Parts: sequence; structure tokens; C-alpha cells
Amino acid sequence: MRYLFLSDLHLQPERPDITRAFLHCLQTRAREADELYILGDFFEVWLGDDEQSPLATEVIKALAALAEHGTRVYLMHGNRDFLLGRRFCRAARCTLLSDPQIVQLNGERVLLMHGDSLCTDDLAYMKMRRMLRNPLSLFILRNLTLAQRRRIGRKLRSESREQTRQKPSDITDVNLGEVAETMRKHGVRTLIHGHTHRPAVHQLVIAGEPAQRIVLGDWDTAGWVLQVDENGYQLASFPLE
Ligand code: LP5
Repeated sequence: MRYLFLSDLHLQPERPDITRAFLHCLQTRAREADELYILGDFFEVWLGDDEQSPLATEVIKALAALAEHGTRVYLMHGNRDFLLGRRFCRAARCTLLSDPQIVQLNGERVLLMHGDSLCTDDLAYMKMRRMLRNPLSLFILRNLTLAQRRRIGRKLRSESREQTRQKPSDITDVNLGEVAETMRKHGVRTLIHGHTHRPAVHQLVIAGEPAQRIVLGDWDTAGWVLQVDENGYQLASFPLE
């Protein structure tokens, strides 16, 4: 079986080059895969499935066409698009995963995450995450008007932009103790995640066994894809035109 993994595309009307590259990927290499996984921050900001935009319509249509072709599509929430919901998934014919999620890839048990919950040294973010992602807040957020969500979304983005600029870079990366503990708890030797925009394959030792943490890249000057097949795990980038 062949699996493809992407994350942090941050699709937005202001970056048609990223949308073009993604749609091209869906029409080419994703068609050769059995399963496609998008591990969060698929959209720059997703305020709810009631926000209809030409970009969302085009993406939904392309994902549904891929599913029609026979590739199963799985989505996970990121910190920018955790309001993506059932209506989007039904229309795009994809399945929403929980975070963390265990999957079997060619017989190996693998842990998938967006990655933000591993950044436990970023105390201000962890506090905001707990606040926004608890079921009561989610219920309230989902029931605000679109205009109210837009206002709050803008405020959060500008605060976040300001604050992340001032945070030391190790604070905004994963905490390695948290990674080891999470992998041990789930009994896996491979973890795949995004969020940090620091693409790499890290060799680790977990519970005395060799293990790996594969970090997907964000799509900005390049696109990033992880392919998993009988040849193993191959993380690759390609220039965006
Ligand atoms: O996104 P990225 O990678 O740049 O930064 C993240 C963390 N920031 C975020 C915030 C998002 O960028 C913005 C959320 C988009 C909106 C989603 C839609 C839902 C909106 C609600 C609609 C009702 O996730 C950033 C991390 C960084 O990753 C690295 O891990 O550091 O975290 C922060 O910067 C958080 C700040 O430190 C704390 C911000 C406090 C904000 C308080 C503003 C309160 C305004 C609320 C008004 C009601």
C-alpha cells in the first residue's frame, strides 16, 4: 500500500500558487496512493463549515474527485482549522481523524498528530489551546455568527503573530520529553506530525528501541510530501511554481 502525508498547507486566497500546487498533487501523485492524510492547518484559518468561499468550493470538489477515483482521504485538525467539521468532510468525502490517531501503515503501528500539543514549553499557547478546544468553548464558538468568529479569528491571529515573533525558537518546537512519553504511551516507534514548520526525520531511542519522529514541512516556498510504501518513509520537497 502507498500512503501520502501532507500538513500545514495554509490554503488561502492570497496564495493561489499553493492551491495550484495542491490541486496538481491531488491530480497526480495522490491518485497513485491508496490513502492521503492531511495532518492539520490545511487552511490558513477555518472559521466554520458555513463559511463558503470559492477556495473552499474548489478544494472540496477536488478532494471529492480524488475519493471518487479511489484514494481514501483523511483529515486531522490543526490549530488554525479546528472548526473544520462534518459538513466539510461529507462534501469532500473525507474522514476526520482524532488527534492523536493510531494507524497501521503496511503492518506498522504509527502515531499521527498535528504536533501543537507536543509544544508543552509554550505555556501561553497551551493555555490558549486548552481554553479554545474544550467542548463548552467549541459549542459556544460554533454558535457565534460568522461575523463574530471573523472578528475573534482576526484578533487571535494578530496576537499570535505578535507573540510568536518574540518567543525563543526552542519554545515553539516540540518538547522532547513529551514526544518520548507520548510515543511510549501509545507503544509506537514512528510518529508523524507537522505544525512546527521544521521538516526533518529524527532518529530516536524509545524504551530502548530505535524509533523515528518524522516532521512534515509547511507549504510556503516549497511543498512537502511524505510517501510511505514498501521502500519505507520518504520525506521530499518540491519547489512551488
Ligand atoms: O499558527 P501559528 O503556527 O502561527 O502559531 C501557533 C500558535 N497560535 C495559534 C493561534 C492561531 O494562529 C490563530 C487561530 C486562528 C483562528 C482559528 C479559528 C477559530 C477562531 C475562533 C472563532 C470564534 O494557534 C502560537 C504558538 C505557535 O503556534 C507555535 O507553537 O506559539 O500561539 C500563540 O501565539 C498564542 C499566544 O502566545 C497567546 C495568545 C493569547 C491571545 C489572546 C487574545 C484574546 C482574544 C480573544 C477574543 C475573544
